[in-house]
Amino acid sequence: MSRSGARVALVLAFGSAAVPAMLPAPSPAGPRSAAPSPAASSLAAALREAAPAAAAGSTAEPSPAIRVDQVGYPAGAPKAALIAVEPPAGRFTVHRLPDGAEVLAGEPAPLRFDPDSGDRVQTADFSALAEPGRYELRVPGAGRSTQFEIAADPYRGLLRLASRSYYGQRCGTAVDLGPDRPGYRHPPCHLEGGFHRSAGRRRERPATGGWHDAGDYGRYVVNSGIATGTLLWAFELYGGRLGGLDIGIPESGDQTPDVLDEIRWNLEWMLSMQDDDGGVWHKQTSKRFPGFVPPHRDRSISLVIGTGSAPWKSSCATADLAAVAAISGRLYRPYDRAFAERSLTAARRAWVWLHEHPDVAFRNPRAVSTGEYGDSDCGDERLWAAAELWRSTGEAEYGAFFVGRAGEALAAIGPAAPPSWSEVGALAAWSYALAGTGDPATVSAIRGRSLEAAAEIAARAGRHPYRIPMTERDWVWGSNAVAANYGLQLLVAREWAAEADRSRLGEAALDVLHYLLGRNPFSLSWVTGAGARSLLHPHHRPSGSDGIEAPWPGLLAGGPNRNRQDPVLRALPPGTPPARMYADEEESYASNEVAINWNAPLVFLLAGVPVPE
Ligand SMILES: [Ca+2]
Ligand SMILES: [Ca+2]
Ligand SMILES: [Zn+2]
Repeated sequence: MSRSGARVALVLAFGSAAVPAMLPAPSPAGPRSAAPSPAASSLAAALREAAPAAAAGSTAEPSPAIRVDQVGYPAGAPKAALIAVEPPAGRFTVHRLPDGAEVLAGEPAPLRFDPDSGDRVQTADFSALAEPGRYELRVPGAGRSTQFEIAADPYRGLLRLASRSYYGQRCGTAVDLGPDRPGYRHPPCHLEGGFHRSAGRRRERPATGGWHDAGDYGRYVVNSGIATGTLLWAFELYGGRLGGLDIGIPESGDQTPDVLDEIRWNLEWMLSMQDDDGGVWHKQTSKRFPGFVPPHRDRSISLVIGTGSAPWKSSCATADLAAVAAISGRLYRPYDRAFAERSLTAARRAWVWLHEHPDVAFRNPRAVSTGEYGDSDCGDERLWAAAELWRSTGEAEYGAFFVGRAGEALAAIGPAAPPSWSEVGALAAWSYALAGTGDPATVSAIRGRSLEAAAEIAARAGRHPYRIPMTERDWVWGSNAVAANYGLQLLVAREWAAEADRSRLGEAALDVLHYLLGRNPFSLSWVTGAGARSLLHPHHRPSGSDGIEAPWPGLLAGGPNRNRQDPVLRALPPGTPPARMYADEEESYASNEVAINWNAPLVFLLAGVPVPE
């Protein structure tokens, strides 16, 4: 991966006045797209709608002008679709499938302009419909929507698929998603590791294993940190939903929850990146990104890469390992005490190393051009390590360190600052407060600030025509994960919310999921294999080289990115609104790559949005 510039400051302003309301819709995905432009499609759909076959059992293609969560809506939750047609629709109906019976009719709300996308959309509220089943919306002049489900828990299948996607990313072993997803497989890959001279030493057995980070085959401790930490948190908070999930991996059927088995695959690699002195090397990758070949055909040697001079290891990687290994130390205890102890010991050793080396930054050595994950401030990572070590051990040293810098952790919680791979201060604060036994004043301050920020996020989403909390500066590389991490933030705050506020925060998190799963300007599900119109061409080497049309399933694409950071985005028309800076093309690594740290908040959301137990 290569998202080192994810938070570039922007000088271009897209105020509502700057975007003409009738801006022509850019072709969302170029010539190979499955998604025609909304304008063209609604016209085509309107023509089809006028044809006599448009009644029950219509064979017309779904219209991208009617935007729904293509996976579905929880029966007990509010339900809304968005409609983008001109002139505005006066009526919509919901039809049960397969018989097509009309079960609800309504009037869409007035048109609203969304400066982020340049769209004018109407909300169609069908919350009154709660009967489980399969449905579609129909709008005179626009056609019909993709099918969706209403069910008590419509996300259970996708929760399994998204969790299982990590198995597909396993490195150093054979992978096979069959028999339920035949063909998605590869023989063992990257079995030969080595040490780059920047790592400062050689060892007998260089690391292998872990998860391929993204569309490439590199493995990066920093990005593994937030990805693995988020997944462990999902298990810790939502064990009721994740604990019993059979995700179809080689370890299924053993005594350990599958999600923990899968996470351990990556934890073992992270632990193996720790040097004898406690420091942790930053990454293990080839020198350059390989071509679009399957994992086992990538013959480049995966090298442990260091900082190029003593102490060779980086502070952010070491602190991330400390945080994640500390979580592991408490969560694996009931299943494998020895592994839990080994994790805790590693976390403690990393902590000690950080005392001597609090701010060793990593930069790519010359001639290494894989993802850098450079981060000049490792203070937040160290705080996270302190909070997790304290939560797992209760020892005063870690608690005192955290409380002494609680102001930094508090400052990291905000209404426009969801966690990201380089900003984990909020995770530190939340873990300290979630433990339930911390310094009362500190815990109370964290809870108060988290609830305040969450209320503002939910209110902002409520005002957005697409019901998302995105701000102007959020349309960056990996914006879908920014959205998903807002969802995570809402769900964490929900743990402390008064009863009267809990449903509002839960529903705002649900709205983020609806956006990712199709209720967006492209009417496209951004999770591979989920929904009737999902992305087809992710920047993902296994998907691009296996000869199978559909990509590997359960992967979240990066999403719209206003910064023109790849050739496909650079070729989009000038003035394209930020929320439309996306293309379902393999070459668009800056909008259509997948990544383990983006899928993690997706899993967190799928596990944590409120559905009946
Ligand atoms: Ca298992
Ligand atoms: Ca940082
Ligand atoms: Zn591999």
